[in-house]
Amino acid sequence: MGGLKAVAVITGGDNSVKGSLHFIQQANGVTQVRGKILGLKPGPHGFHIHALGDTTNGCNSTGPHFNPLNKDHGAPWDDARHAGDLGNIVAGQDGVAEVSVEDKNIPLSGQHSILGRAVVIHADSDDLGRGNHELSKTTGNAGARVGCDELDQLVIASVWVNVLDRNTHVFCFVILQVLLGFNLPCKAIYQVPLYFVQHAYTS
Ligand SMILES: [Cu+2]
Ligand SMILES: [Zn+2]
Repeated sequence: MGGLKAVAVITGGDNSVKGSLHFIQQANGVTQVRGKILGLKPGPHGFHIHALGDTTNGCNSTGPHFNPLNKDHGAPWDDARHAGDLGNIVAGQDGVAEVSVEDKNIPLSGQHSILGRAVVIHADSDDLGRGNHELSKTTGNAGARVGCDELDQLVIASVWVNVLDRNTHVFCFVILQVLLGFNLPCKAIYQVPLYFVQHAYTS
């Protein structure tokens, strides 16, 4: 059995921010986060796991930073940090941020699992608890929440897919290439591990 996987399809309230993120839990307990976010203003943006997988009121209903150990806000490399403190992602002049993060405080299983919680991207830089702003020790003063999604587990089932069939082809393309970022061809009948999104809403 491979590592647990989760996916988040990032959207923002005004639809300018979008992207996808894949979370893979390694055997050593470290969770890898990979993906790409588009439509950001150039520069650093606070990047966190928030406590609630609730997006009924956009990113504002995702609650505070995920903080099961009741610590202050900090940098990813601090001992005193929220589990959800993943620091900043940095967008280039084209507004694209390539995300590549590894962190041992965001497991996809167990008591402090982040499944069903939310990943959030902010308008501004996270000061990592080091600013003198009144919000430094709670949010890093990272400003508005410009993109988010609930973290859904990807469940694997190996099935035969006729990807020549028109509907299945679209399905194959969306699941394999858009959501997962796999560059697999969708033009043959073959057996693929199909990933189903399993909602694990946490509120
Ligand atoms: Cu946040
Ligand atoms: Zn925090």
